[in-house]
Amino acid sequence: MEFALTDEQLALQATARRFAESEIAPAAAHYDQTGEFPREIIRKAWELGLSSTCIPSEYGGVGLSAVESCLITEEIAWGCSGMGTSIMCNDLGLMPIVIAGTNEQKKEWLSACAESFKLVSFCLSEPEAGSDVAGLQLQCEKDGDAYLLQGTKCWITNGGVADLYTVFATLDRASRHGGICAFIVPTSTPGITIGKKEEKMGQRASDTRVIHFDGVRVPAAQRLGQEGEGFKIAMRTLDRTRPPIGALATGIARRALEESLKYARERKAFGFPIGGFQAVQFMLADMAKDIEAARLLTLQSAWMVDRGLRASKHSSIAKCFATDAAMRITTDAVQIFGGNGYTKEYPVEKLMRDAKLMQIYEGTNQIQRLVIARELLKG
Ligand code: COS
Repeated sequence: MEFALTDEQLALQATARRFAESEIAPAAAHYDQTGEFPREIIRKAWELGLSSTCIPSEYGGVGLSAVESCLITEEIAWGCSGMGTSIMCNDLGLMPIVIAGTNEQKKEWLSACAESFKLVSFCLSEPEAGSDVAGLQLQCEKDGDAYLLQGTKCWITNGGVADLYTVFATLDRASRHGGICAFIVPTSTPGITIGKKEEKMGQRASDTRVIHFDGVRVPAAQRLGQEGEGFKIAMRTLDRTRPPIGALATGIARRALEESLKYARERKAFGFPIGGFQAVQFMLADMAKDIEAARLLTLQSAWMVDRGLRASKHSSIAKCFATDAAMRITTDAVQIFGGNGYTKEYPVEKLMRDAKLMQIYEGTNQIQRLVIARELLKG
């Protein structure tokens, strides 16, 4: 077992850390307050090779491993997880093409996203189908050598600002898993309407939308895999993109610990810095041990992805553990800050709001437990 990072990985991590410190963290409160989309910061992340990292080098991308993607994601989330979500959303949107695209599709779509700055969204969730992917209702009806997409997606990250969507639709709802197809759909395709932007509690720098598809004509050449393979493409995508969610959560949690340590050294009560009291020390110690465990689980699941091993159980364990830990840690950070922690003058209330989303998106933590239990019972 080798825990040391290579020189290249250390350099990559340092680049992401510098970017988070100099560009992301100073702007985080502004984008949290206004809910504006930080396009220029996201563009800079792409220029530095910190976004769309899953595009293989043969298609012009940086072709980072899952482990490397986790290393940079933790740093970016330390600065702001809302921007982190927007930055890593491209990998979620592109992963179905990496997994299931033909060489021609990869050449056309991955190369385009490597050559110029583009935003990509993963359109899976629907108003009536979030956890139950096989129950999705957006229809894809055959129309000669094309499909007509009809229906609504929701909770789509970067939905209002994206150039390209990967969209999951069903040929026949009664067939459930067997009816689902995946498509590459440029957002300029006629029939797409961007719906309302969600006013979220946290991660307000990410653009979350409802998207309507009204007779959107998609050539069969833009279908990923065979008809009916869409469900498995979505599941295989999530197996690979859940480790970076663990990394995002680890970044939030690490920031909460760092802020708490600083405060515990400065803030005095009963004449002493509060870090001198065991009640606070135990919270700090619990934070530190959960962060270490979250990082190790995350990197282990990413390591499995990099070796082509089926990582469903480990990806779900990492996502679930790290995001639950981030929720506990940010809540304790607010507790350590006391009344100050509950105000917007200090950074920890934002971390707590941001952490909550981590337990919900990319599969709720209840779904992660379901995946883990099923894998255990399969034996
Ligand atoms: N990789 C490859 N194949 C997989 C797979 C995976 N990770 N997970 C499931 N499959 C296959 C199964 O092997 C099964 O194949 P066969 O029909 O050939 O036997 C098929 O897919 C159906 O699987 P399953 O019966 O487990 O599907 P369910 O509908 O019962 O449940 C859950 C699947 C609940 C786990 C799935 O719907 C899920 O992950 N939901 C959460 C989705 C999510 O994260 N949404 C958030 C929005 S995306 S940002």
